[in-house]
Amino acid sequence: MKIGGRRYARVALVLALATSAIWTAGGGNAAQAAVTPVPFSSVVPAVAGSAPAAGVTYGISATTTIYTESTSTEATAIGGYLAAILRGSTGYPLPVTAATGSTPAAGISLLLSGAPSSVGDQGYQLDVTATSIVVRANQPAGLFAGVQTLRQLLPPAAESTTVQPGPWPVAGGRIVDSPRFGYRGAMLDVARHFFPVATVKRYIDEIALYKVNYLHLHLSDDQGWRIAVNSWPNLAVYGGSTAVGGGPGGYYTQDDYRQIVAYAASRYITIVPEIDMPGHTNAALASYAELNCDGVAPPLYTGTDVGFSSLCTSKELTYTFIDQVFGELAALTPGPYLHIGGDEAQSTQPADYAAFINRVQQIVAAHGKTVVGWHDVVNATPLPSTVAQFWGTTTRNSAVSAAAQRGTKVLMSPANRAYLDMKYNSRTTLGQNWAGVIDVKTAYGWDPGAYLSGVGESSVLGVEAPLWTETITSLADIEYMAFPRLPAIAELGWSPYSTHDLTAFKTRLGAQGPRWHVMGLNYYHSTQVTWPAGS
Ligand code: TNX
Repeated sequence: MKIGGRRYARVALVLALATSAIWTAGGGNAAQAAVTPVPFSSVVPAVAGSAPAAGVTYGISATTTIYTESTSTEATAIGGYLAAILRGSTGYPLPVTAATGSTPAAGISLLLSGAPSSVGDQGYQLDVTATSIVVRANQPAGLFAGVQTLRQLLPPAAESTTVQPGPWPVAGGRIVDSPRFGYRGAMLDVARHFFPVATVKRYIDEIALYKVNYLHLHLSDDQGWRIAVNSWPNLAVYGGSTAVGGGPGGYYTQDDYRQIVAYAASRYITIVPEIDMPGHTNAALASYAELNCDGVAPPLYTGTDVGFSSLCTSKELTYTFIDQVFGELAALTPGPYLHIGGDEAQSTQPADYAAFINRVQQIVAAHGKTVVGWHDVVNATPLPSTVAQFWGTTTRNSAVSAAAQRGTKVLMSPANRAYLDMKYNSRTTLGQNWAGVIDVKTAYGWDPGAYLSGVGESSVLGVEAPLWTETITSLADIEYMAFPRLPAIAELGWSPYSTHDLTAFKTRLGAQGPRWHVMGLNYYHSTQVTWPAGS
C-alpha cells in the first residue's frame, strides 16, 4: 500500500534529486562517518503502509526536544521512555515537555490527536520531515507502537547504553500503520525452569520492540509452582522448590508478580497468567496431600514426562482450591485473561475432563475474567468468550474448527511453526524436536488467518509464540531460541498478509542483527537470513 498517490511520489522524486541520499552530520565532520538512514522497508513487523520521501532526513541533535500530548500522563511516560533510550546512546539532553497548540514544533512530537481513525487503538501515523518527527495515535498504545518503529529507523548504535558518535538520521516520509490482529503474544514457561524478575523484564523489553502486546506466563506445571498464593502457601514454598533437572527452582512473591505486571504495562504488554489444570499439576499435588483423590501427596518431580498428573476432579476441595487460587490471581492481574491450561490431561477421563473444564470456566467468569485454554478445552463446552489456543501440528482439527464455527476465537500457536523451544535444525543443542525443526522460513512461512482448515481470519484472535523451558536455563538461552523467530511470528500477527514476502523479510530481519549486537542480545545467526556487516 502506498500513501498519497502520484503527487506525493513526484514531490519525493524531486526532493531525492535535490538532496544527497547520504546524511552527514555537521556538513561532513570527519569524526562522524556518513550514515545511510534505515529505510522504512527494514522495520519489523513490516509496516502496513508507507510513503518514503527520498533524500529527506531528520537528524536528532543536541537541541532536539521531545514534545508530548499535554493532557496525557501516558504520552509523557512514553516520551520519557524514548528519551531514556536515546539519552544513553546520543548523550544529548533530550528534554521531554508538554506540546503546545496543534501545530507540532520542530523536534519530536508524540501526539494523541490527528491520527486517522483507521489506525484504531493500536496503530499510529509517523511523519518525518527535515525539521520534525511527529507520531500521532488515537491511544497511548499506538504512540508506543510508533515509538518502536522510530527506534528501528534510527541507526543500531541508538540502542547502545554508552555514548556513541552518531549522527542520528531518520529517513523522511510518512508511515501509517496498524495491526492485523489485536493479540500478538509471547509465552514464557517459568515452571520447568524458573527465571528471575530481571530476566522477565529484559524479555519484555525485547518483545516490545516487535510490537508484541501480550506475555503469557506459564506459572505452574509438574516441576514447579511459581506464584505465591496466600491461601495455599505450600504451593510456592514447597511446590516451587525445584525444577527440571533438580535445580532449586523459585517463585514470584505477589509483589514480584505486581512488578512484572506493572513493567509489562509500561511497555503496553498485558500479562496472561496460566495455572495449568487438571493435568500438569504434580507440584500442587505434592504440596497438599488433600488435593489427591487418595489423600497421598506424590513426591516432587524433576523429569520431563507429561500427562501423568491430574487434580482430583471428583473432590469438592479441588474447586475451592481453584476458586481461591484464581481469586488471588484475578486480583493481581489487571488484564482480561486467565489461562487455565487444559492440555495433555491424559490422566483424566474425558467426561471428567469436560465437566471439570466447564466448572473452571464458571469460576474464572465469577472472578470477572475471560478464559484462555490450550485447544483441548474445545472438548468441553467453551463459554462464548473462551479463547482456544491451538498448539497442534496439523492444518486440520475437526474439534477446533467446529468450535470456531460456533463462535470460539482461536489463538494460533501451531507447534511446528510457532514453538520457540523447537530446534532450528538437527545441530541445535538447545530445545526439542517433537514438532519438527523450525528455522526462519518455517516460522515465517504460514498465514495465521488461513492456516487451520475451517478457522478463517475472523475466528483468529491472533498469534502467540510459546517458549517451553525443559532445556532452557538462562536469559542467553531464551534469547537464542526467541531471536530471530519471535520477530517472524510477531510480523505474522501485525503486518497485513499482502506484505508477506520471504525475500524482503530475510533482509528486513537481517537489519535487526546489528541492533541485537548493540543490545548484547544472544541471537541465532540463521543461515536463512541476510545479515549485514556488524551483526
Ligand atoms: C507440549 S504444548 C506441552 C508442554 C511441553 C511442550 C514441549 C502444550 C500445550 N504442552 O507441556 O512443555 O510440549 O515442547
